[in-house]
Amino acid sequence: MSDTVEKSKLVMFKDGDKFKLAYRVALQFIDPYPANWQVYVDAANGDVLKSFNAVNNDGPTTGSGYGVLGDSKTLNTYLSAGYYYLFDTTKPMNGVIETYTAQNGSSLPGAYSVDSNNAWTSSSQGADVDANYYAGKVYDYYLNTHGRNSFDNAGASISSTVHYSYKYNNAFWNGSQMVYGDGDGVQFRPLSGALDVVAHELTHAVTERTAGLNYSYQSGALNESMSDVFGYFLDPNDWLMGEDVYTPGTAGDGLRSLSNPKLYGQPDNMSGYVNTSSDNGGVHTNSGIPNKAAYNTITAIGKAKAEKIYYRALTRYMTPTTNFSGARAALLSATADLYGSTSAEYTAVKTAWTNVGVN
Ligand SMILES: [Ca+2]
Ligand SMILES: [Ca+2]
Ligand SMILES: [Ca+2]
Ligand SMILES: [Zn+2]
Repeated sequence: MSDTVEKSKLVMFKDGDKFKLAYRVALQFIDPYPANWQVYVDAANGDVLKSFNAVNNDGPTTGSGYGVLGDSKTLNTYLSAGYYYLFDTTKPMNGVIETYTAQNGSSLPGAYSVDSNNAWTSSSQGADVDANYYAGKVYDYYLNTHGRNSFDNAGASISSTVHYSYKYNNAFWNGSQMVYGDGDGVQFRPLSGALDVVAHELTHAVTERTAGLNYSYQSGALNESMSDVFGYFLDPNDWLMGEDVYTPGTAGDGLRSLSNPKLYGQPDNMSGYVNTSSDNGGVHTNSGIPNKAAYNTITAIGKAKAEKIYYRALTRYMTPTTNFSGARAALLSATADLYGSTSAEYTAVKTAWTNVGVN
């Protein structure tokens, strides 16, 4: 033991859900094998709470796990002091993509999601896995397709909290992070399990930092529609929103439909516009009208052109007070920039909006 270096320090140790006062004892030696043993000893009774050999392997690593739907995923994680974190440091951003758990409470951001062996395989971890994995997908989409580095275009961290509240049937962007409920198992599964839901919420953050569409009446319905439309751009295999987590007992349905808004009680034309003061002036109802215009556009010119037009309109032409007619004008301006005002694309965007009664 003559070459052993021994250090100890009083620290807080996380033992399950509890924090305990502990001595962290570090034992470092080279013979008979290189070691950096970290031993946590309960300060109250001397019990060894945890011990592991941390030979300088703290840092970014790769783990694996199952998403909400039970699908296998490779995860960018981070090892620190014997615990693995959903902490993706592989993106060219200033921050990281990180996930917390509210542990069914309501304080935000909550505690870091951690795992002891980097196999995120317990069924309750599906929400944590997908929140981080899909946030990474949305980050990649905005960077690779639009050259936008995170929601603020300055590489800000993307933070998510899962297991928010109890059986909570919703997800939201709270102005600084994403928050997901577990759902009650009947109306929803854990909401981070749907890429289009994650894209929808993160797009609210993009909208907030760009057009800044006021969240009421027509500008609010446009704000909702932009989130649904980018939800489609991220998950273009169907026209439904949230189908992967909505009503686990019923196949083939969704929260909303871009191709057929009426299927879920939304108007698909100005003739059906709902005048109401509830839901911030019907933002989740009247979004059906611009959603249908987006469907008309995408089916006419294809996703690749449509997403360029929508991103340009959202980030350069729309303002906090843009209404449906202003959205048509913003999209036409963006189309003219990209394809010219005598292009087939320009005519297609015009027709898309005329066909939902917006001039
Ligand atoms: Ca594990
Ligand atoms: Ca979908
Ligand atoms: Ca369903
Ligand atoms: Zn929304």
